[in-house]
Amino acid sequence: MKVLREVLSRSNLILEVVDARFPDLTRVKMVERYAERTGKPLIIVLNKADLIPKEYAESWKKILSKDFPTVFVSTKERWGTRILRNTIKERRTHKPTYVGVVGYPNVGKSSLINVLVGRHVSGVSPRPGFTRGKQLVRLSRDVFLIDTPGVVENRDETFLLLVGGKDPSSSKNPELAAHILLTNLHAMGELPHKDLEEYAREKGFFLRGGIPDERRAAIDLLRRFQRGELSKTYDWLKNISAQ
Ligand SMILES: Nc1nc2c(ncn2[C@@H]2O[C@H](COP(=O)(O)OP(=O)(O)OP(=O)(O)O)[C@@H](O)[C@H]2O)c(=O)[nH]1
Ligand SMILES: [Mg+2]
Repeated sequence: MKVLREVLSRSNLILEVVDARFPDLTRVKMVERYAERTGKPLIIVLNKADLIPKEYAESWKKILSKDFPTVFVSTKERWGTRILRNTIKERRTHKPTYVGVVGYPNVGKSSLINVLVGRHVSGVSPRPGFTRGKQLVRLSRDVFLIDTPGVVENRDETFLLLVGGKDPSSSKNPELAAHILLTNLHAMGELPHKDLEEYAREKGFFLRGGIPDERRAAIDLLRRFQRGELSKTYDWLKNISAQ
């Protein structure tokens, strides 16, 4: 949080990176309030748009644009980066421009910086919580980007595991989130397994004595979901966040 505050105060434009699969769940309201309070321009970047249908991205863009200028990108497919660069130029109020790149862990902040700059300047990892400190990167003569560690507001662990904000292997109880995930995917017909035990058996995850390793099954299932390998529907997650 200290790093976030430093970066925000140093920035004169903010890129709020959210996961296009569940933008509303990965918005950082605290950062948006800060932008409103200080009058610093903020752009919402819906990243990982390759993981959702285009219409879904368009409709989210429409909804979020009511609050802040919004662009959708995929750093994987390199979509949208030109539009984003232009939006930064249009919206900036200061030169040189210091762009704070903030958002939940694992939404693709470092990946975004790499594609904007066009070379690998910031470490990327499927494990949430990868970027530790802040890092300043030059984008052009008068635009600098500041990478930050992911922000986690006070959310419960199950929620974070499901939206990719926490590394499942660092959780004491990944089984709970995995159970919720599995039950929902099974109900939607997207996963054949009834429970973690069955998933562990099929994957060949066993403890000594042939007991199915449900913890390992839970970690595997959550990782696959975080990477976008399992489901293309995310509406059911809304109920989780309300809990
Ligand atoms: N499918 C897809 N995956 C992406 C995209 N952008 C990033 N990723 C993946 O998401 C994971 C996290 O990317 P990072 O750039 O490390 O995310 P970050 O927000 O910097 O994460 P922290 O440093 O942990 O806060 C990596 O496995 C990336 O390959 C994208 O547009 N599409
Ligand atoms: Mg990072």
